[in-house]
Amino acid sequence: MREPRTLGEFIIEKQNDFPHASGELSSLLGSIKLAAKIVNREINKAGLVDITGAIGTENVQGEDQQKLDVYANDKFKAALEARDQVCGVASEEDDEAVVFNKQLNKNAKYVVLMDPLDGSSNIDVNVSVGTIFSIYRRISPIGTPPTEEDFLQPGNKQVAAGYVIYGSSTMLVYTTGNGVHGFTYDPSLGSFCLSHESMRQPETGTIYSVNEGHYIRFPMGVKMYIKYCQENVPNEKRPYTSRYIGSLVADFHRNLIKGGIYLYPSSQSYPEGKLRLLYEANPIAFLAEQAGGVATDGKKRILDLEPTELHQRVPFFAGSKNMMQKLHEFLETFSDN
Ligand code: P6P
Repeated sequence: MREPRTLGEFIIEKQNDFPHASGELSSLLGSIKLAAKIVNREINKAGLVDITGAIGTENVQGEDQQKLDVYANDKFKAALEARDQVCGVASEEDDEAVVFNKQLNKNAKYVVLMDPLDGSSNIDVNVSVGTIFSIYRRISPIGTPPTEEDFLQPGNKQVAAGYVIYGSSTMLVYTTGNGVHGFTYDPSLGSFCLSHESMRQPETGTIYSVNEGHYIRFPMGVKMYIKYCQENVPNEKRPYTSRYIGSLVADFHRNLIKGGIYLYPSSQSYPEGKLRLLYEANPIAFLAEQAGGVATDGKKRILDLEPTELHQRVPFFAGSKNMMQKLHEFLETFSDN
């Protein structure tokens, strides 16, 4: 049996895939790998030590911060700051972007946006959670502190994006615009090993992922699509299946492999949608498209949206091409209500 190919080896093999030189990407993903291993270790102990549960503070979203949210945020920022590729990080857990001021970050070319621990409210009930990251080349002059414009770039300017899913196994899935590749953590080696090369999302599927508890408050087009899924049998094998974990990374990862669609529409509770454009929708949309899927806000391609605020929310639909096409037929038909 062939020796496992580690993430580091794979990046060097694919060095032409990253236009900004594989050494830079390797170093950047290396820091993400390190932080992922550290967070993975703590998540796996969460039930054993007093590190679960809320710490009594709220993040900028007004959501109770879980201890592991803060822990993950600290570890990813520290790992990114310790390499000379990144000059600043914007995180769901921080009100403002964090500028790295050490000498080694001074001439760094990249900024990172992240949700350090998405779905963290699931930790106490042992449900998969994830880290989502998005990497841009800075546009302000190298050697100066990064500015807001570096972080407010449209998703079509991402140079890399990915997620870590802390589930039955821990995986790192990323893209640099040349396909989507998945690596499974092997604790016995301490390495992420290639397990899913060139991931492709099936063009259609039978899984729809949405919080149907908000159904009554959804736009009519979304309601009609959900009813369509409930009343139609897409093929002789099986009807549609509703699967919703309440953890974007876990729901997206399953749909990426099996085929399916994830919906987080606008609603009265979330008039602009709940998911954040910069560090949830954009990186997941990049991955979706690179795997042959589609990601929109119900009208426009997510990756073409022009950001205006660091923590802005957006309605988010992502999934198999044919399922997204059917959704859009309903959204267009019932666009006025
Ligand atoms: P709801 C987690 O907070 C998250 O951002 C996504 O990971 C998840 O898909 C969604 O929100 C869950 O939101 O309103 O269904 O609980």
